[in-house]
Amino acid sequence: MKLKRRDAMKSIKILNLSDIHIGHPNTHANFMFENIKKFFFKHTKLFENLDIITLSGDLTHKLLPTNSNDYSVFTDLLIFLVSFCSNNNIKLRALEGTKSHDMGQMKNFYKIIDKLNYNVDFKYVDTLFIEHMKDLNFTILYVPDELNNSNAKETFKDVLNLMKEHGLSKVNHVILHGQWNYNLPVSSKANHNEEDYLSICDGFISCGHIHEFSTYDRIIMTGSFDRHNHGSECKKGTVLFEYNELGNEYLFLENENAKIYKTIHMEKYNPNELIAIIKKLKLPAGSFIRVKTKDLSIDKSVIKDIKNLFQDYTIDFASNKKEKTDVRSALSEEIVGLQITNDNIVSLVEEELENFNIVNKLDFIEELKKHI
Ligand SMILES: [Mn+2]
Repeated sequence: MKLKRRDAMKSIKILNLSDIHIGHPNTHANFMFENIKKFFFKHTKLFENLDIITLSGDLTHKLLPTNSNDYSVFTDLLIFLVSFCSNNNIKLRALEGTKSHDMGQMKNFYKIIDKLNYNVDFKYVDTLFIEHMKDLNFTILYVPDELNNSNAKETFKDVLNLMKEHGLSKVNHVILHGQWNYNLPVSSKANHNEEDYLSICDGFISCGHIHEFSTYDRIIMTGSFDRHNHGSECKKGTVLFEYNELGNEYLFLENENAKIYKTIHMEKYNPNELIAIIKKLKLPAGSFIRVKTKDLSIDKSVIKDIKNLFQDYTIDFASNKKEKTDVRSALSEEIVGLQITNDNIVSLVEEELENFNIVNKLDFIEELKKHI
């Protein structure tokens, strides 16, 4: 979808960046920050005209030690965003994502803005909150992750009460960090209900949490800006929202430089064939390669030789190692070539959930057991 230029008409443009995960052990902070700068440089013209930049959670992966390189890159990223917003008169909004990832570290934006004397309209939000932007005549509902111990029903009750307090029947836009029923095959109390939020918002519901871009009606899951694991070979990027009198549109903008995590499937392990395949792929230095084979007869010294031969890559042999994956790609991947029966489905799902950062895993399993 292309956004049409309607400069003469009053419009509101919002860019949502999500799940950057600075401090991730696989994809390095420096790489991701360089990518973000390249991305902003590529879209400068478009981004200079934004009204709001939103961060829908999980900007960091963990609590970053102040003496670490990750922390230094994190600070540079905050300065970069603040400076871009200050130069172009763009509002900046940061929503707290998953507690174990964000740990309140986005509060540092306030310090940077204050100490470096930037003039930015900034808000960090870690509670259920409704904001009316007077200048844009635009109302946003913010829903951080894990409210009410991740009881999504309770959280929606709070949303309705808060809207009542504000005398609102609808908001224009929602920013939410969390998962939806449509994202996951089994129900959980942490899943938000699509129809609930669609009924109280006349615009888009812009979300973070699941690292793959997806949509359900006006619910737009941006996905992560970069790639962090194997099993997540989908496109990565950001989402641009445009509100105007002729209708609302969104546009997925791809981060074409996202880190490459490539899986090579081999029925029977053959080192020479593998070397030829890797050479032929011509992946950029720094890429991650996973070799998946059911053949368990691989000689450890041969693995070492292959790793030595391709020192620019990180190579894993997945038959010995569990890998982290996104929900949807994991499910589609594991289902291929595997007979799922009532006897093995619980253990398969349990095993996969191990890799996900999802609360209430036990709820999933209990719910699943009821259906078999
Ligand atoms: Mn999250």
